[in-house]
Amino acid sequence: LPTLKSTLLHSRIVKSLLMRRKAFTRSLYKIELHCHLTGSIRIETLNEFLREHGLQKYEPPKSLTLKNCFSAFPLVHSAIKTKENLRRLTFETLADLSYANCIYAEIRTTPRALNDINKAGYLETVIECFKEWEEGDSRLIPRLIVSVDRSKSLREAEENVDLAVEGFLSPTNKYIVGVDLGGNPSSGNFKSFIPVLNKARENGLKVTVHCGEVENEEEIDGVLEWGPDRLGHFLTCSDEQFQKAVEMEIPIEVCPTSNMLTLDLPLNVKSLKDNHGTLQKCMESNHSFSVSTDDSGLFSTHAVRELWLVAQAYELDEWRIAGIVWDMVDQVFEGNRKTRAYLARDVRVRIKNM
Ligand code: 6MZ
Repeated sequence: LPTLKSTLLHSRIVKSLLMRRKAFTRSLYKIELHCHLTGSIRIETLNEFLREHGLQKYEPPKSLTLKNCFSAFPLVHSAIKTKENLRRLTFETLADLSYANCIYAEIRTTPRALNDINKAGYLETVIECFKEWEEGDSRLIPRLIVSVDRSKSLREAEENVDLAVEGFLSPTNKYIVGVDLGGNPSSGNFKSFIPVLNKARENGLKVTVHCGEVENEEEIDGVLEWGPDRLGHFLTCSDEQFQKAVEMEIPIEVCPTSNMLTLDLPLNVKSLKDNHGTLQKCMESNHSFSVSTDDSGLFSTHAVRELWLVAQAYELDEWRIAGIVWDMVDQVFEGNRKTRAYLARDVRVRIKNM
């Protein structure tokens, strides 16, 4: 009987410790670095838009894999047809990030013409929403990364980067901070986009590249040789390639839920610990990484959940959970020193007061 009592007491203590840690993770000020605007759409909103446009309802598949995730994007794009749709999507994404206590978010999106706005108008609309958001009383600082879709033409890539550069160099810019190369990893190839990425970099924009979502040793070598400022996912890298990223000090954007689902692996804490080799290597070697949502709508996740998954997988205590966010302050693309200092202070003060 005494053993049973002490076991019960022990499990109660463990449970309350975990609940405290989860609450800590929730109220911690967080940073979001890898978030696709369209993929972050709330499913209710998506279906409302589809209904509005007389299109068929979206039925989320039982399990999302890389393949069916990329077949969902055209449907989501078909639902966002107007400037008003885009505004609602942007505000809801900001609200969701803010609710998860994110105080800085780099949201990425691929500009495209809608029914009532052109490509440039698309970016202007997102920025207009960011401005309006900042005028409110939320703590969240939104920033924009302009995406290039590798499955589309080089001409489209040039247009996107030109818009990004033009916006970035405008004297009033404070929102555009970088360029991203993403899209279906099985189409297009990295090498052909090097000239446009060079252009972005030469003009002062930071560059992040989706890399290693599918096996492609040669392409990963090419990306590392070019040397982006951050690496998206970096899942299928070899030990040598990981080591190269460490030597080059390139932070890795880890998106736990998305990574497990796109690799077609079970989504739970044990599976994350056992199968996410890149996260494991980052933890072991103390290499810089961020924890992000990727496509919170399609993957039904949020920023607290993603960080909590990592915390549970590695049994991190409060200090180490806070350490992940603290490290992310140094990975942001924000160029303004004052804003970065404000971020660092805010994250630290919050940790101290918790
Ligand atoms: C690569 C992804 C992605 O730009 O219309 N995207 N690219 N890997 C991923 N992992 C699952 N998730 C999203 O947002 C949707 C676009 O983001 C990219 C794809 O190009 C997708 O069409 P935006 O806001």
